[in-house]
Amino acid sequence: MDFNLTPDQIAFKKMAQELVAKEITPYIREMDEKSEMRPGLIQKFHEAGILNLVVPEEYDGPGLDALSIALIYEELGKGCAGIATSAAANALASYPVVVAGTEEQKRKMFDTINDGKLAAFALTEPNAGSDAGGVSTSATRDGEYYVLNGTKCFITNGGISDIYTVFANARKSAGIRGLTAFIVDRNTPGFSVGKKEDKMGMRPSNTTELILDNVRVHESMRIGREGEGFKIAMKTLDAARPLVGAVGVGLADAALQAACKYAKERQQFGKPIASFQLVQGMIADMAMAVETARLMVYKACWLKDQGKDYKLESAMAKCLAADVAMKVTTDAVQIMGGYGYMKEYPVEKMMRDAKLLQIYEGTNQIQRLVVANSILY
Ligand code: COS
Repeated sequence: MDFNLTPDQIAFKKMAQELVAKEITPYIREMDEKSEMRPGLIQKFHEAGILNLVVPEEYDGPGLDALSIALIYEELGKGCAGIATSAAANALASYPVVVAGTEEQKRKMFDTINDGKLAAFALTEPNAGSDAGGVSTSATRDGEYYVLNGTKCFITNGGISDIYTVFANARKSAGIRGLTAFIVDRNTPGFSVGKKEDKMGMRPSNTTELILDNVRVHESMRIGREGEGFKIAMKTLDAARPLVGAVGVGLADAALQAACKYAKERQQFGKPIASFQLVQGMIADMAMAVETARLMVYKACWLKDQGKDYKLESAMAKCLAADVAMKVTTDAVQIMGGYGYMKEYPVEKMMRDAKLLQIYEGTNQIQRLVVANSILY
């Protein structure tokens, strides 16, 4: 076992650290308050090569391995989990095409994101969250076309993307075996963006409803076979969940660093609070949790890169890292006391951001189901 990073991986981390320091950290409070990324940030991400990390080399992308991508997202997560989530949505939206796309579909999706545009993954609906197979958006055949009708919700980058992977049911009576994936252009007639959500955390990331009103999609833009959508969605989520874990590791690590810095500076009873053993115990538990989550995330990525089965470890990595991020950010606020609770310091935002990691891309209850089912059966 070799825990050393390659020179390339070290360079990727450094690039992401610099991007965070220059383009995110100085503006983070403003973006959190306004609930949007500042103008030009996506372009900066594009120039840094962050938006198309999963595009293979043969499609003019960097074709990075999963571990390298995770290392980059870990650094972005230290800057802002919401912005990291926005950048990661391009990976999430592209995986269905990676998994089951035709040559034409790959070109279309990859050319779009290679150009610095955003893509969004539209599976969730008001009544289909954990029950992903319960999608009620319909896809009705009409000659060479499908006509899509329905509403999607909580879609990351919903309002600011150019291209979408949309899941709809082409055979209602078949339940999850009717679920089918499509590529939909933003400018298709009948496609519109609904309300923008006002979230507790991850506020710079754009989250909206999508409305599909008789949206006609040519059959050439159906990803995989009719009815194959559920499996494509599951494989996509398997691939994306370690990245959520990586963002959680970065977020938790940033909260730990903020708490350590504060504990060494803050004087009470004539000494820095870092010298009190109850505080040291919290710092030690936080550090051990961050390192454990990091190892789990790296292992899930390593398994994927080796072409081995990684569904179990993917769910473990997402679940563990999200829970660690929630606990560590909460403890960081506790160590910083009244100051930690104030917006002037960074950890209250981190605590708000961490909550979403336990909810999106499959709740941590769903991850535990996947873990338990993998172990039991
Ligand atoms: N990879 C490939 N195929 C998979 C799979 C995976 N990771 N997981 C399930 N499948 C297949 C199964 O093999 C099964 O196929 P067959 O019917 O041919 O045997 C089919 O999918 C149904 O599997 P299963 O019965 O396990 O599905 P369930 O209905 O029990 O649901 C959970 C499984 C709950 C795990 C799934 O619905 C899920 O992950 N939900 C959360 C969705 C989510 O993350 N939503 C967030 C929004 S997206 S950002």
